[in-house]
Amino acid sequence: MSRTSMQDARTTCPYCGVGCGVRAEMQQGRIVGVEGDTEHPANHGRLCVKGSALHETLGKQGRLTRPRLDGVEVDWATALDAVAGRLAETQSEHGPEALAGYLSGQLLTEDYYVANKLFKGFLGTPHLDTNSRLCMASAVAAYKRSLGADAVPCNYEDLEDAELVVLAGSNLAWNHPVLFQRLRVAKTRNPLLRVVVIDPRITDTCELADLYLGVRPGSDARLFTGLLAWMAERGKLDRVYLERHTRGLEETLAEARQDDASVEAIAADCDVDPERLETFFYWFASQLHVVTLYSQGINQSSSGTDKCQAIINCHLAGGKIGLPGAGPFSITGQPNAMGGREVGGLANQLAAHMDYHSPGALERVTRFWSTDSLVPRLPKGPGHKAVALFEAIERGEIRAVWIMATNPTVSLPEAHRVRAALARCPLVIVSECMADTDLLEVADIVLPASGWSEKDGTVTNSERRISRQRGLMAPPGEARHDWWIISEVARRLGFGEAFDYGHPADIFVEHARLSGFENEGDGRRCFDISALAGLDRQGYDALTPIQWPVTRQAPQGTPRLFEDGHFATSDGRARLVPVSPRGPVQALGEHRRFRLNTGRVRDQWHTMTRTARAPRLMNHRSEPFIEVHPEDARELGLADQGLARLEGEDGDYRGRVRISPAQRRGELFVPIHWSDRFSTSALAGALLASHVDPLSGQPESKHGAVALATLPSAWEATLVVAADLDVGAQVRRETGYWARIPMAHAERWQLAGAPAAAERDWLAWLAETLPVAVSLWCDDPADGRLRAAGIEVGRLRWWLMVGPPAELPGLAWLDERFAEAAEGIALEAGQRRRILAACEDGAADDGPLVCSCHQVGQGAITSAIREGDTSVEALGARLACGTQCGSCIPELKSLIEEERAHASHPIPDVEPA
Ligand SMILES: Nc1nc2c(c(=O)[nH]1)N[C@H]1C(S)=C(S)[C@@H](COP(=O)(O)OP(=O)(O)OC[C@H]3O[C@@H](n4cnc5c(=O)[nH]c(N)nc54)[C@H](O)[C@@H]3O)O[C@H]1N2
Ligand SMILES: Nc1nc2c(c(=O)[nH]1)N[C@H]1C(S)=C(S)[C@@H](COP(=O)(O)OP(=O)(O)OC[C@H]3O[C@@H](n4cnc5c(=O)[nH]c(N)nc54)[C@H](O)[C@@H]3O)O[C@H]1N2
Ligand code: SF4
Ligand SMILES: [Mo]
Repeated sequence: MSRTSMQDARTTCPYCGVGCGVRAEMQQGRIVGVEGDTEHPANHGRLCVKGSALHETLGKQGRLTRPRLDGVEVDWATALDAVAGRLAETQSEHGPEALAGYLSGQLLTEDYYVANKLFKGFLGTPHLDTNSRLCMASAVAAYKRSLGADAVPCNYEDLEDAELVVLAGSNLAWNHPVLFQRLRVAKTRNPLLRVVVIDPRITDTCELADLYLGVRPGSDARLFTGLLAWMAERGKLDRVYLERHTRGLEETLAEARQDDASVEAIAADCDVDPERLETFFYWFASQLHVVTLYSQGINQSSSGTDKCQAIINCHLAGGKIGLPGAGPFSITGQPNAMGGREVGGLANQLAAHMDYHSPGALERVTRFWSTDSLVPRLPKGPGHKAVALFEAIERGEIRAVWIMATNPTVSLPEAHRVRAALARCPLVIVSECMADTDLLEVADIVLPASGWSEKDGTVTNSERRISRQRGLMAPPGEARHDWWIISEVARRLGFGEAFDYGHPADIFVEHARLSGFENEGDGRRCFDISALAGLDRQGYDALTPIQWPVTRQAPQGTPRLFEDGHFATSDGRARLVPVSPRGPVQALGEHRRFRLNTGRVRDQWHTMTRTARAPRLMNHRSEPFIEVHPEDARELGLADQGLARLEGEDGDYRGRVRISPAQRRGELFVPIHWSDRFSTSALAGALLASHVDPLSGQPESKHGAVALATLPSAWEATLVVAADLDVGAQVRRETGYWARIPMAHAERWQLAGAPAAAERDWLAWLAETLPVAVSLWCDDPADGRLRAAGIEVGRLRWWLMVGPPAELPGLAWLDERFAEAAEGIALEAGQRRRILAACEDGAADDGPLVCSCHQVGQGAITSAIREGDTSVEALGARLACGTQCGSCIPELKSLIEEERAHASHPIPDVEPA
């Protein structure tokens, strides 16, 4: 491929809040490759493994391409008429408050703006919320309460300018990998930069930690109020800063001193070593340039707002804010969680950083949205926040809901209850890109949306930087842009004049105008991008990444906020707010005695609708799992890689046991990614009760209470089938356990059966499940092991192994045979003989995948280490592992450590200190 034959295009990654710039390589209107945009200030050319696999997740297969109405495919006109007709009918029969919208931080700002305007402004319902409620709501509430606006003060360069970076409740290495790489480089350049990690789990993020605090879950508020009291005790407060720029110190300190402020007492409450805790306190207090970066380990709590506040209090008290390398930095999760907050997509917001209670806001927004003939009818006060919104659906108060770009049947706590509520709701409209999700099962109207690489608009990353996502390819079939779908419905409802948009640029400009509308004087709104309101379509298309506010005074944007110590509160002073630490509401009991932690894995994104399409991203963690401390596993008789079952608030969870000393005793970790599309029963949300933070409404998704036991199984099997053979329905009937794992050219199913009275008749089962008969067969009746394959006109169609998955060979060789079969190529005699073994003669199995970018397995890495490549650099030079996105470097290091520990002859320590 010569570069000259390609035209390349710039856009932004649609995954995490780092917001990396991407250059797409185009060929004949298709994206054939991606690389990091060296000119984008968020990533300077880097991409993580998810970002660099973006082109592998595209393509028409599996996409929604036609609207569906009550289960039947229809044309757009019919679908849009039905949406508008049924919404209008519900509204006239039951009032505007019977309508709701549930949006997502994965929508573009323009989609979000139009949806917010339609629901709040014209349908007149306040019940429009977003999945950011599950993600950023507590961070938002704390920023507003203390700084006066939902305004992240910091930027990414602050991580590089800091002397101390505190990572609280953030697994940055896996979830914001490019930022983690930046921190790694910063640490190499500045050996004095220290990193502290606060997390109950030892994660890959600890690789950069100079100090690790493995706190008791939920104890962060105690830790930070303790820090404040400690600082006050030792004269470490910045009295001048506090005096000039803040209020609330005395009450806040008094509250912090309510609990025993001795290091020993705080350490005992947080269950950490007192010396380590004091070291952290000392470091924090003695450095000015401190960034505390916090995420879901802080936010997803029934006291999340207070936890964020406790962190902000410490920063204000030490004057560690509004400076290079200093500040409380809430890192956003989704690509456009920030953009959604800007347009006012949360139910307690109105629009453009105006709340219902902001003086004059209702009237101002009404005036702004009014056209010659239309006066919007805005609701008078805030609506239901996500959890309450679905409870109102359950009660039958909300009778029509439009869900866009999120899947509440997976991501909300009490997921089954949410599903049942939606199943009973008279009208469920879903805008979605993919054809097969759990949510679509309960949808009445399904609208096919365009996705990344097809849609045009803007997103805002964690550091307030607005970047363009660009439409580079045509959407498949009849998929349409979200903003277009919403505007078409608005037009049919009679609001055509207010929704007369021809292009996302028109919407962006209106949004920019609203941000600056009557935005001056004392009550100035922080979010102001009015200097972009003059962009024409060309200017919009050429927009380069820029940080808000973007105003006449700051036309090039604003890298850092509050540098002058003037905050967005009515009197310009930031507020310290008293925090009284509270534990999780979900309580352990005699039966449900394990503390459940839930979160993310490196290579998957949320419900896997996109990342599972790139087979190499399925290799790092292929099945749902439960991480258990070795002692707990021993006590319960759990084997590593065996199956276990959790029982929680609203259902059970089945997955593979991963015994891990990184867990604290009595605590478990499960990933959030697996839905009913991918496994028997692995919804993290079903294990959790829906307790929320009283202020922010964010659910307590990190602190469930569950029972743990082995999942007894009589047999385990691996079935690999050609991509065009659909065995799903049949295999899903296996009640014990199943997991579906897409491969490049085939699909793998891991199966396990509940102990059955009779021996299983595999021949009969195969005949029932597969359309192609058995061609090869080899079994050992003594131990029940079995291998079989189906070959049709010389082409491999399926492959089965009954036996422990530990005996599974690497499947790359088989996958190649499936690839050939799909092209009609028959097996050679030698290959046919090796099918049951699933490898070439004498070929070694490469073990679990470590480096996803270069597809390097553990086997090759350990051999290289044994042969003397005992540094990450040496491994990279030989195998290329760790040289692209770098997210496997922590795993490479631990493999080197492991080999060192187990080596019979010492392996020299050549790692840089
Ligand atoms: N690979 C990948 N990256 C992602 C995503 C993804 O799905 N996959 N999603 C994106 C989104 S939307 C988000 S919001 C971010 C989330 O990014 P993170 O917040 O980093 O992700 P999580 O894994 O949910 O949780 C972070 C850590 O909180 C810890 N934790 C749990 N309880 C406590 C506690 O009580 N105290 C403290 N201090 N820590 C605790 C967990 O052990 C976990 O390691 O990731 C973004 N990036
Ligand atoms: N237990 C537990 N639960 C959690 C969390 C946790 O840590 N623990 N984390 C929470 C957090 S922070 C988050 S952000 C949520 C995420 O949870 P969700 O938002 O429910 O998960 P996604 O899979 O990202 O859902 C996005 C859906 O939109 C579709 N989609 C993608 N792009 C577009 C588009 O442009 N238009 C349309 N119309 N559809 C699109 C995707 O195919 C997908 O089905 O989960 C939350 N739930
Ligand atoms: S860190 Fe990875 S997932 Fe996040 S924006 Fe960058 S490339 Fe995308
Ligand atoms: Mo999130």
